[in-house]
Amino acid sequence: MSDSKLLTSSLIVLCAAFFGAESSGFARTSEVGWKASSELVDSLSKQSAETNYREQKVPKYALPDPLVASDGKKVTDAAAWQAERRAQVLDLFRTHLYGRAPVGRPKNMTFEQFDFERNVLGGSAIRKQVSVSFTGKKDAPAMDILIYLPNTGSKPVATFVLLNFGGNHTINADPAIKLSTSWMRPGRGGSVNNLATEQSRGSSSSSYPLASILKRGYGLATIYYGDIDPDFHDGFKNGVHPLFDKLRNGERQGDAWGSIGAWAWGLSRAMDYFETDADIDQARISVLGHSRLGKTALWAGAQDERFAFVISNNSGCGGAALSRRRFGETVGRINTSFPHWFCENFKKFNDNEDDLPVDQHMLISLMAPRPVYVTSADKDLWADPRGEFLACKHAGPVYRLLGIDGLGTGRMPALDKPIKKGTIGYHVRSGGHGLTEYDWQNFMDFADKHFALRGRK
Ligand code: GTR
Repeated sequence: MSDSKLLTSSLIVLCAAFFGAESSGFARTSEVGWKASSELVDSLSKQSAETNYREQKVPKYALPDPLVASDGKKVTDAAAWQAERRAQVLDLFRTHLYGRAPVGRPKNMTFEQFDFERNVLGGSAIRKQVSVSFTGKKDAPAMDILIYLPNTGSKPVATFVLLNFGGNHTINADPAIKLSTSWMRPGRGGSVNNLATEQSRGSSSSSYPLASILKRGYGLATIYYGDIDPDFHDGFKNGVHPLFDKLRNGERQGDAWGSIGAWAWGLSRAMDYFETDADIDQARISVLGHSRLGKTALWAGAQDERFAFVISNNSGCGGAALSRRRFGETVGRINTSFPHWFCENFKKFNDNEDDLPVDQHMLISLMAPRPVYVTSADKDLWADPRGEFLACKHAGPVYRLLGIDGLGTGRMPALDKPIKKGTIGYHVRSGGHGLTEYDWQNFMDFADKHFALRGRK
């Protein structure tokens, strides 16, 4: 390379570094690294004129600062964050996005292990199935937890927990998994008349690479999300809402929990169970979720600090993506398509994102100092990969206040080049919306690293 070319390329790197390093609350769009394919942007834009898929059309916005308290004072030390500001941020998300769920473990909740096998999946695993009755009453709503733990190695086992979309029986072809009897969305769990069918056994197994998970020494626990609250809008009459709703003058309030709030609450009830199971390492539970269940995993992890590691896979709007970017799915769009997911108050921010007292970087900051990993997919522009990355980046100041690195870089990485050096992990992978073996391998790498760092493994 000639000297002049060398000089030019060094200048480009320097400029990129300068623009990539943000000091103000104003986000810049000059990150390098992954960029959406222009053909994909053109074709998606043609399909839906009202959805923005163009980076240059992202409006200018200022993000709220997680480190400025409600009284306007700057939060300058870890103690002030832990003692006051963290609770304020959590409360803002409860009030304006996900709503308020009942606090703590229900008094009469019971656990019943209805299946235990020591040598399954070719001898590689132990299988358990546990029914959690939320009120302890017969015929009341209950959820089934399906658990696989490695048959070799020491106990207790670090375990990943995630909700699934089609019933526990869809995650593996193991014929002993109880076939779900809960309501199914059309197209899920092989549903006929909204009920699961035998044909759907193992139909989602590619998203649950059990053999690899067990081989790396981890356990897997999963629950059908519809056991907790069926995913359709019925005015909160089914699932766990009517059991615990606090009505005022017979009415639900603007900050009453929606379905995401209920699903996240269910994950905490699974955590209550893990605390009673000597085979599961309750200090090393990772909560994970894909898409709407990625939004749920983030909200569960934000509220319940018993989850040691929190993972969002392609969660997008209302999950890891910054709402103010209005890129792909927007607040107005999600509240119209899925009016039951968030609390009623969130609808005030339809086409009015700048008035939100929070943005999703603050949700990620609630995981601090615990590790969190966020993924995007190259073709999943609906979920706004860059908005997901930027939320991770802008959660960084909270991690740094607590004395640890967030992402450890301000730059959007290249495709399939995970960032795993800090306490916030991120990747944008080839392909579309989905949970893949590649994603899992990266989650396990991150878990290996952080659990070992903390001297727990
Ligand atoms: C879409 C929704 C997204 C995402 C996804 C999913 O229809 O717009 O927010 O959550 O569903 O859960 O699969």
